[in-house]
Amino acid sequence: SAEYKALSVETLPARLGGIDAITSGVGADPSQWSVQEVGDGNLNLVFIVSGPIGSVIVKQALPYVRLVGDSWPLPLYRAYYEYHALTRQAARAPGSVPSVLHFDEDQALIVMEFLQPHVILRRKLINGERVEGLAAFLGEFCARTAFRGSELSMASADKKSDVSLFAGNVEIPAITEALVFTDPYYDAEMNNHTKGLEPVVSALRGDVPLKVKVQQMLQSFASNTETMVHGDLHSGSIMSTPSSSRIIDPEFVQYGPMGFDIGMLCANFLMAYFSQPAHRGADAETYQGWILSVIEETCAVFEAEFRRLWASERTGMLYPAALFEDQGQDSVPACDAVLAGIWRDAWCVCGIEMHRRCLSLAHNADFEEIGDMTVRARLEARNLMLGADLIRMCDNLSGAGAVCDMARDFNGR
Ligand code: SR1
Ligand code: MG
Repeated sequence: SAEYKALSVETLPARLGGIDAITSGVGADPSQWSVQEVGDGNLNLVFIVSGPIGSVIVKQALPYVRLVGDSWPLPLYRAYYEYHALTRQAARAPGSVPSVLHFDEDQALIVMEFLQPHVILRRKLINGERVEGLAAFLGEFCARTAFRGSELSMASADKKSDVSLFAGNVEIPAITEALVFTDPYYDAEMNNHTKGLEPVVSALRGDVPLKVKVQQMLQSFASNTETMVHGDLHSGSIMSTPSSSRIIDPEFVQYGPMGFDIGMLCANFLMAYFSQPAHRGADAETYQGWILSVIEETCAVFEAEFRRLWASERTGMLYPAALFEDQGQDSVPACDAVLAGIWRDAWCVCGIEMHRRCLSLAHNADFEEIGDMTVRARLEARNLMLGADLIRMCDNLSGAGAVCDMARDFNGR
């Protein structure tokens, strides 16, 4: 096995020219390939390799956090977990992720289908573009991966073996444990926030019951292996055309709570919502209405799809039909209770994600691209305050409609 070496635009054709999966998608002669490095995330190299017959994506892990530099080493093994996550997502939610053409564990690289003309959803949201079918796609993805990766669907032995496989992905979830769940709530070294937010930040950090709820959620994230979660399902992990979407980038995969992905996803739509007045000005309102409708519909589709799978695909050890139907009962109340737990976790995670993107390391472009710091601080404050209410109230929220009403209320302040 060859020693790991990071690729570059110059070295890629010579180094990967003999790989069938690439030559068959791009063209046999590497001297005819053109290579562009397009990685704009925080961690990896991403190349588009194009040639006479088409294009592929080559994604390679770097041995450090790209955002910070080599002072923060990061294991290459994350590519191995990303590869296994992609195969499971493809099986559990067919058509939702790019197809994998080749995987090289030693070089920590995955060759994937080039999605075209897909664009990162976060960019579309900042630009005020709509995506047809987005909510249905996202709601189904989250419900199918949550349900089919759990003991509601999987045989106990398969689930245990999968949990143990992904348990090796240690350093990547550790980033989430620190940057998402912990750092926002104290004066951590890598934190930064927009000037002007100090009163809101100190109120959050002084709120002990809120910090207890966040720590309880962290405990659940770290020890509740309900299902395989994407682990980083923000709008930068979704690529869309005007009418179709795919989920990318599951290197933060782990087994965790079923509400984790949909909660993080809703947070990123809410941040897009709050940032819009700075990007659209007086025209923001109509587009903001569309964003809230996506949140409501995504959650409605999640719930409907989860209930459909509950009724038709309960093949695991949990809630066997014999416990219910044999005595003339039905299992709908049990499904209601499972969903209530999912939504409680989802809204708690949602609030936490809304905090970390403004207070910890790795902010999001929705707010970061607002040049006027006074405006940015005002919009981020709304986002932080709604986040806090979602954490405080996560056990008692009636649903996405109520969350969207709360968002409208903060947006008007
Ligand atoms: C140091 S990595 C920072 C963030 O980038 C990734 O996309 C995750 O969201 C992580 O929290
Ligand atoms: Mg990512």
